[in-house]
Amino acid sequence: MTQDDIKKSDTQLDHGRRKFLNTTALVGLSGVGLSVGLSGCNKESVPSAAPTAKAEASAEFGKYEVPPGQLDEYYSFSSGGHSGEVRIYGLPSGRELKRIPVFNMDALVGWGITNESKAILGTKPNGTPKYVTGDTHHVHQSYSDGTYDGKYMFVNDKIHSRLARIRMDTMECEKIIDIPNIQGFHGTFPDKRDPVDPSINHTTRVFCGAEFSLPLPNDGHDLEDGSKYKSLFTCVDSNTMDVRWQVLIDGNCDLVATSYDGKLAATNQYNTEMGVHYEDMMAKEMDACLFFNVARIEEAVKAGKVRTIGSSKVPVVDGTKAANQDPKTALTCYVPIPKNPHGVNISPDGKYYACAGKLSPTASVIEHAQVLKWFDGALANSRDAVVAEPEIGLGPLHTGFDNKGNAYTTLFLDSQIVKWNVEAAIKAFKGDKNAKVVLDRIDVHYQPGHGFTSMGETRESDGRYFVSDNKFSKDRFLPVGPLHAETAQLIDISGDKMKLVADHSVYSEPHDSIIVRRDIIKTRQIYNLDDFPLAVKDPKESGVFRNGKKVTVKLTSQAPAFSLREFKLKKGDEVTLILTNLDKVEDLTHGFAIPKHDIQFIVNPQETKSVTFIADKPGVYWCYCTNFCHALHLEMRTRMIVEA
Ligand code: K7E
Ligand code: CUA
Ligand code: CA
Repeated sequence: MTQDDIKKSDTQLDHGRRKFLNTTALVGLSGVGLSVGLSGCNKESVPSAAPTAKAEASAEFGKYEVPPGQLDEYYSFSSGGHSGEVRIYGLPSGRELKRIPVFNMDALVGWGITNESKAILGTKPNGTPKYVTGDTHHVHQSYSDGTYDGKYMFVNDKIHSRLARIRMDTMECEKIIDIPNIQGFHGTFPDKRDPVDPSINHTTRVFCGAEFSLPLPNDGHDLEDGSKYKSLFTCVDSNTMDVRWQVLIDGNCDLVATSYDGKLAATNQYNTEMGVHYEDMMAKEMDACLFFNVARIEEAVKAGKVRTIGSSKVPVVDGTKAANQDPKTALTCYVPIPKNPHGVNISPDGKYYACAGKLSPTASVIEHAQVLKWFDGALANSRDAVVAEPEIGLGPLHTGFDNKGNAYTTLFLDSQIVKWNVEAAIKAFKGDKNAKVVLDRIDVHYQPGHGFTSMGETRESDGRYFVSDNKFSKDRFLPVGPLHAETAQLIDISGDKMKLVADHSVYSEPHDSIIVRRDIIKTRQIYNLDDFPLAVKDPKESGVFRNGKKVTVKLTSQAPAFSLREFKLKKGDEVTLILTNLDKVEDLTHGFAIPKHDIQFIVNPQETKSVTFIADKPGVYWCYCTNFCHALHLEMRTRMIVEA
């Protein structure tokens, strides 16, 4: 191919892109939804669904590259969607640094295979993990005083309604809990300080929104009638990971945000209709953003104004509209928002929530102080907490903020990011015709879901970068078959104009991510032997220890050898094998694989892991090191001899 041929084929690709945007993006919405949804929209101020030009990389994109030997400035922690994992990237390079298995199985590290990981995942009576599927959407870290403290990261599992905690020093999952009484656990967010005791300025609660409604308890009664289903909003103790309380609500939850003073948690609601089919879910022009008064809820729990559901012991308070008519005692405040909103994010100054319209071309700005005023009984109508509602484009989903009062919202249908100014939007809402609300737009490729700014979910938002996690990449990368890579596009937002500086490919399917300054994260490079009760601290402790049919095999690894040259078992033995990696050198990881027994895992320096299996086949099995560790890595093996 000559350069001309390549250019020509790029032009064809560009043509293909137009077609793609004009058709695929609107499939399923053109007939039923969008025309209805956009009925209130002023056509003039809304751009067409197709971008006007092919977005080019900024001319100085080279300056965003990170040369060999240099480190990125930021970590990006990303959910992995229906892979069930969490990913870590460096920014601005986009280099993938690690995948953290959480709800999935991972053969590389042995997640779901080792006894330690199974204890976290939970098991069925036969010893296999309870679930091997997971669906992670939202990752958020623990806070101190409104910014990240580098301690924990929390992530949801939408399929099985579980919450996981990852410790940030090892970047490994350490705890998974089930949330009772709900399905479709979607949005999650830790609090940023304690609402009751201002001296506690760090995360103690994690809030969890249930997207789907259910008959409660979900035990086979009231199966058909969707109007009898209910959703719950849940609070988990971030330290013990116990479920503290739940709130029964009208409508559903979706995304979750928390205020900087700890007083409120919020969730957007797209199904206030309580519909069970999508047409029903978009029947009304207005849905809501629902606010929870955390201190009042905890007082109600303390006072025992609770019920329980089914066999769950979790105290449930009543947050439905009917039970919360008097704002002065209300636990919840429903703020009407058009239409099927998706996403709620708070500005880094703690003043405003942006709740996007999705089927309305608007973003609603809700003032934190006005919601508090409503709870004081000093604001007659909760809708008056909305202080701006700019028209910003089609299919607005998620909003990130810089440090200059600007918001950046993803437009799913327009395939754009729109930059708009919050104070200007408030002025325009009050009638100022000269207020310049929309400051810039940039095409992204294609159909952005989440977008987020560097440190944007903290009071230290720095206005450097925005990443657009796009749902379609179409022609943006070399074709790799029907399942495409997805794009995480890096945009420099430090100037007046947004600059597209990189297309990073990502494996399906990141939803939300956070961008964290690298100095906040402090990791350990090797483990401590004492952290593992089973550790084999000396090679001399190695051996085969028999107790009837139950056999314990203890061994250690030090490159390039395992401490046992062979170990003998009898057919039918139930074997627990414990392996400690005694190497102390950073990055010196060994692996252990047992052929035909489906065992594979790694041990990092000074780490101990164990596996349990039945030696059910007589013969010789070469257990070998799977992780390249030494010039004699291939020679690093031991024989498992199973006698008939
Ligand atoms: Cu994908 Cu945050 Cu689950 Cu929006 S959600 S995109
Ligand atoms: Cu040890 Cu390879
Ligand atoms: Ca709706």
